[in-house]
Amino acid sequence: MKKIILTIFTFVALVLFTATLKAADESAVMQEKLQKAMQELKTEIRSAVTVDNPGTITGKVQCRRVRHSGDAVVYIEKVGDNKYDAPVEHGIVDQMNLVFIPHVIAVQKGATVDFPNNDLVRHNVFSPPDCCNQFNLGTYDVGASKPVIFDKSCEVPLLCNVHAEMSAFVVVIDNPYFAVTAKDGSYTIDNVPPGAYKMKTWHETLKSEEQEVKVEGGKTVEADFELKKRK
Ligand SMILES: [Cu+2]
Repeated sequence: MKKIILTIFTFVALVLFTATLKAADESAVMQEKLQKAMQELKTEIRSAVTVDNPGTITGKVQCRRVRHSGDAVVYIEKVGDNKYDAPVEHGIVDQMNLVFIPHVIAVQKGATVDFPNNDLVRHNVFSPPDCCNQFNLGTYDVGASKPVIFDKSCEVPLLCNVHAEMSAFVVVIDNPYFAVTAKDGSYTIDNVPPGAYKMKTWHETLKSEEQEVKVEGGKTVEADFELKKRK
């Protein structure tokens, strides 16, 4: 009798041990996938435009009282008539380890963004009811992907009906002239037609700023911004 109990006990212990190892392994694989996605997934989706003698705008955006100066969007409000073909390339906002990646993606108006579920659990991506581009993709399985077209220029918050902590933003811009800042706040907008423009910023918690710039062909103009808390 004692021997049987001991055998059962050993078996159960072994099963539990294997399960723990497997879970640790899965979590390590997920962390690795997450890091890779953060480095590789694009944060800017635009169409290719041919410009004669273009100039460049570059600079730094200082984001005050937030963890870093990344994930801010800098854009030109209006270039020409602001009419551009929708990008052919799709954006990707992945779902891994209960996180949307990237956290902020800026896309030119008309772009399609795919929402693959590469997590270990089901998700339900949606945008809030008061948003300018309201959608709800329903709950869908691991391995599945659903697309959304963003055809209005505005900010679209992304949420998950299953996980309240999940949050991200699609920022839709009228033209191809925008950039998402790196963690140090640096950004570059190139291929800009010569002209005088109004630039604007977007940040999920900080106040929007404006600045006039004059772009000359073949030259680089600098435009720095300082973003503060909304009042
Ligand atoms: Cu979720």
